[in-house]
Amino acid sequence: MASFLQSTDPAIYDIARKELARQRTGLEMIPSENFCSLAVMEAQGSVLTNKYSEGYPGKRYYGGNEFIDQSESLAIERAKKLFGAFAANVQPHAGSQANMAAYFAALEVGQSIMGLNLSHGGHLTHGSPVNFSGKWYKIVAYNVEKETHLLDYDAIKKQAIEQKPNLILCGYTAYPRTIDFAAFREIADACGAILMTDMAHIAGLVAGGAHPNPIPYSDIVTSTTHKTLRGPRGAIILSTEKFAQKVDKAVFPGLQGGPFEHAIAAKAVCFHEALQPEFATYAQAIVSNAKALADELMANGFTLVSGGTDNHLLLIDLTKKGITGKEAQLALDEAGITVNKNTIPYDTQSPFITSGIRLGTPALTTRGMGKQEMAVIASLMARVISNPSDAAMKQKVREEVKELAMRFPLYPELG
Ligand code: DSN
Repeated sequence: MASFLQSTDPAIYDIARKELARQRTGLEMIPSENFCSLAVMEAQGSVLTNKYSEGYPGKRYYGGNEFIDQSESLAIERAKKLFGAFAANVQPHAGSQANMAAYFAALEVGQSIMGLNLSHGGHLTHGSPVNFSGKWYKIVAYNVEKETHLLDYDAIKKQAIEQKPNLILCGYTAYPRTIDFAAFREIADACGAILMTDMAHIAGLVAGGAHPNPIPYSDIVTSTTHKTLRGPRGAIILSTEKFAQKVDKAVFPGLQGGPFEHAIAAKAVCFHEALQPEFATYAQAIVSNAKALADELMANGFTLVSGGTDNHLLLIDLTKKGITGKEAQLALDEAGITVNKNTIPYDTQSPFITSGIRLGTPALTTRGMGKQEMAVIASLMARVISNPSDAAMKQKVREEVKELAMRFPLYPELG
């Protein structure tokens, strides 16, 4: 097929082809990344990108939105059905904007948010002092327990009753365990707080029934659509009847202008895909692959934060290996294994160095890999981490990584 991009802009075409080759020949193990379908990509690259449509279906500020309305309405209805929510706003451009809109809907600037400490697995938008959340709201962060690295619901409840936050936030970027949403509801009720869940990381697991659903317990749920959910880069906000209008007003006109209708159409495609029975099989496979990878890594002498995983991600504590997260990320990258350096709870290293790496199985599972491959990958990682400066060994592992990856072809239709 002729490429319009190739003839118009060979430089960008060439970069995109190189990125495709990188994705095809390596092991993508950043737990927040995935490979969306060609249908999702086609919707994103469609003429829907051309339209201005401020407002919501049936209530726009520009003419010509009869088809855009249909697409956005489909996205809304499918998101509601997928997660069992009362209302869905599908316009947030990204997770940070979704969280900002949720706070705007639920709080006055200056009120307090109780979220998990960023270095314990929270997110910048959950109250980091360098982020708008930490600048505009009063933050009372909670931590994971020091020995187990698990959430201690009794301690969180005690803290919440003492500090009386206006909003309690659960849902994380580096917590490898199941979240007890009923416990968080009880905590929120005990101190009169709004309960918000940021399920960005686990949304695909929730959609596929491989993790409990926060919707029945939460007032507002935000999510990105590109992680385990395997859709386009973007976000959504799900809410109860009480917050639905406030959320809509917070997104537009509160924060955003013209919605990205091409991305919204792609979100609709993603929700359609996630509503199919095969998606539940996919979600279960992500979790069983993560468990298998955790067991194999521990058998290879790695220490895992919290001793394992219940979901799609693993956090390796490298302290005993005598290597920092930054060094490990670099060495693994050279061998074609992509992970990210990450702080571990109570880390003594800075966020630029870190004592850990974070990895996961959503993208590998999309490629069709299973438990056998997880065992191979754990031993490849062990070889690299045990001797990170051995260039010849890393080159050999790189070749083995490529051979393994090419047995699970990625986007073969793209030539
Ligand atoms: N950057 C995302 C992640 O990797 O978890 C969170 O925003």
